[in-house]
Amino acid sequence: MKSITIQSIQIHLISLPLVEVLTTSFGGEANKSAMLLELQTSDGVIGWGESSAMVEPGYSYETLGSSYHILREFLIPAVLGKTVNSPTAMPDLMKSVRGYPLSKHAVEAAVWDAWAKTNDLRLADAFAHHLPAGHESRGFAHVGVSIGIKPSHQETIGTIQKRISQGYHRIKLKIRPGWDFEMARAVRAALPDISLMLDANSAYTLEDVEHLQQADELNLLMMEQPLGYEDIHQHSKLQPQLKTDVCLDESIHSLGDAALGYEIGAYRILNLKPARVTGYTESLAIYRYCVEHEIPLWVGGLLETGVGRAANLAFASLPGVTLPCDISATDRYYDPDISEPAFHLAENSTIAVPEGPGIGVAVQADRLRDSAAAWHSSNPYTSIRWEA
Ligand code: OSB
Ligand code: MG
Repeated sequence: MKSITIQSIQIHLISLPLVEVLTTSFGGEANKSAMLLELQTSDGVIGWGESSAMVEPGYSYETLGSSYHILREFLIPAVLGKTVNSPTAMPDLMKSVRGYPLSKHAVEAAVWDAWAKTNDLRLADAFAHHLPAGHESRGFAHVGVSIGIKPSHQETIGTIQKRISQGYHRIKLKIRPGWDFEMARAVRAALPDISLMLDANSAYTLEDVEHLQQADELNLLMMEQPLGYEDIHQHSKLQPQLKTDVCLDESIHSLGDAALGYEIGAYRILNLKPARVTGYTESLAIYRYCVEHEIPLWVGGLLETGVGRAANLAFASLPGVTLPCDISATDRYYDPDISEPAFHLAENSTIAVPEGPGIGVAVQADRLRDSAAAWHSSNPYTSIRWEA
């Protein structure tokens, strides 16, 4: 495999209108703000990465403002001019910075894309190249759709029916205290056979055990992150008191967290968001751990633009990802997206991995310009380019 040298990195800040707002227990926005990194190698190959930091620190402590600061002051200077044989060398180059997984992920993702393109590989095949034989990409991922908190039960049921008729086989509903099991019972009564799961985004405490046990009557695929966003210990007290499988999202930042949680029985299913665990190198380590321990695994989403979603789709096509992922078709998120081609839902609730090298989608210059103008009309940080 050919190595790459990081010649330049440019930050693009953009704002894109969302087709459907995803209201969670911590909020929801009509516009998706995102940071795209455009990396150029010394051979002139371009790689793209996306930081999933949001404007507000609701899901993660990182925001677009703090991500910008950490990239500009520390991460970009640490990697500029460096040559790597494999993208898996990136965590070591960035280890002097504590934390900031979403920012590190953006850099690493841009390197994965550039490295895969340099070696004429689809990103999915670049991942498989770093796994034992037998882990080649399936060429598609099983996917579901995530539905936010709505004003009424009827609106929730209507949205689910629309998604089911579009071909989604797995429905995830966001919950919070006051919008949880009564709503889920109404959904179950109307749609008894759908594959259903709930995501609490850390909205409950261990004192809510009896309340949360209502989940057990609803035939759920799983319940995601009921307790604290950094907590593993209390989840290990909750899981044995629930028949429903607990899935951890927010609290898993590393292989160490995944192993700790598994060993103390804090969860039975794992949501892997590559950005949340610092990137695809750590994701591959968690993937191997889940395969070894037969832990059901799926890839979560952060409403990524086509750049971030294409890379997650490549990862989600690996055979050790065993449950439907939060990667929906482009028309669930953006119209239009920042990149082409768009992703379409195919038979059996799947999305195909694009054929081209790297992430397999191309950022559209006119949309980048328009969405950057939309960002700059209301935000202080500007796009900057660094050269080695
Ligand atoms: O908890 O999975 C989550 C989006 C933003 C923050 C947290 C979460 C989500 C999603 C997105 O559920 C799902 C998607 O990208 O389709
Ligand atoms: Mg979640």
